[in-house]
Amino acid sequence: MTTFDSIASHLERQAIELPSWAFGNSGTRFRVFTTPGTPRDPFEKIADAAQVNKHTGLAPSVALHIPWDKVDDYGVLRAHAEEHGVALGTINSNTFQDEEYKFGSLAATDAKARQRAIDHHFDCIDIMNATGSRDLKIWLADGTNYSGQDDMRRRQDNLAESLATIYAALGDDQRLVLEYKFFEPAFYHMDVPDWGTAYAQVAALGDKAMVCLDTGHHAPGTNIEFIVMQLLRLGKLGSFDFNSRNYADDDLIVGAADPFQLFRIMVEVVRGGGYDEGTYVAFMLDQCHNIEEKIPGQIRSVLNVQEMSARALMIDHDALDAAQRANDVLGANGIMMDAFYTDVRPALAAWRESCGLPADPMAAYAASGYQQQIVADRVGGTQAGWGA
Ligand code: LRH
Ligand code: MN
Repeated sequence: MTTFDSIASHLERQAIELPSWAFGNSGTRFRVFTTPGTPRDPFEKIADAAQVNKHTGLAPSVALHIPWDKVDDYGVLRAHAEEHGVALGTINSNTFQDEEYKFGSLAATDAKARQRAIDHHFDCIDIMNATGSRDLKIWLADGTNYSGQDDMRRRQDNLAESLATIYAALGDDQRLVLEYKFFEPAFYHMDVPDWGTAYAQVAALGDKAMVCLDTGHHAPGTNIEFIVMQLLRLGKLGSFDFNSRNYADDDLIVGAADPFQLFRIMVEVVRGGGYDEGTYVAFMLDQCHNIEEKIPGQIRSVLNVQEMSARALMIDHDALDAAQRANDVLGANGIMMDAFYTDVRPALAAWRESCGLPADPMAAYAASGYQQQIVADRVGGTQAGWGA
């Protein structure tokens, strides 16, 4: 069995990017509930995100969503983030809330809608130049609700042309990551429904175009770790949007609904080199804390990823390889399950302390008084949300 000490160095470089929108209010079509102390602007969102990094050492950057995180001066926001010990990360575009995108954006048949969406991405690239961000993440709500509503082939061609126009505007050190989703808000077809379509579109663009895998965007029963393996094998797994779900795109805390699935995904990340020094894979959370407190929710989330990463790193890879080559079915599965059932939490707590971090980040945050402080301070104004 691999020892914890032998994997500790791997844990040091783990970095999980936080979504600014997880600190704002979010919900469902039934209700978006509020929470006392919720940020009113991107500055307060970043201050809250910095609390997660302070107590875990795991979250050194924050992803922004445009226009939800629109500010007058992104240089000022960047300095604010740096003062709080974090960086501004992935810039997420938004072509799913404007009236003009009713029938689509980059894939739309209407050329005006496509141009509007392309211009929005040019604006996002300008923001990346100010924030120092590497990744432009594109998720499209584009699709149709009824068969025959539009020509799916023409929409793919429109999408390819739009993406090529955006790709051409990227800086040398910038990337475009295309996120797929099998349904919602479109209920007949999505223009980027699966990893194959995302791969086909980004492969046609070039080396700076990658696929984003959101763990909540697959049909029930999908073997997500197989897709992780394949995209790593193809060198096109640019980023993860981590969350968990029981039914649809529930955006719950990663590892909460299915910790074993998160373990299996991290096993393929490790096996495929996605966790190696200097990896090109970005790890981000994409979650909504509709009813639970948001900062503790994010702390719990990055700890879940850390714990399943540690278990995946603990696998006795030589023994597993030998059992696999010997078609020792139960032996091989047994080695996986031994690692999954290895309780790494006491060793992780001791390791955190050895790094000057609290052994129990959840307890440390609760004892910090920060939550009570923001509830007292953040009175008035409009709590941040999806602005939908
Ligand atoms: C779409 C999605 C996408 C984001 C949004 C907040 O479901 O996963 O990544 O833009 O959530
Ligand atoms: Mn996502």
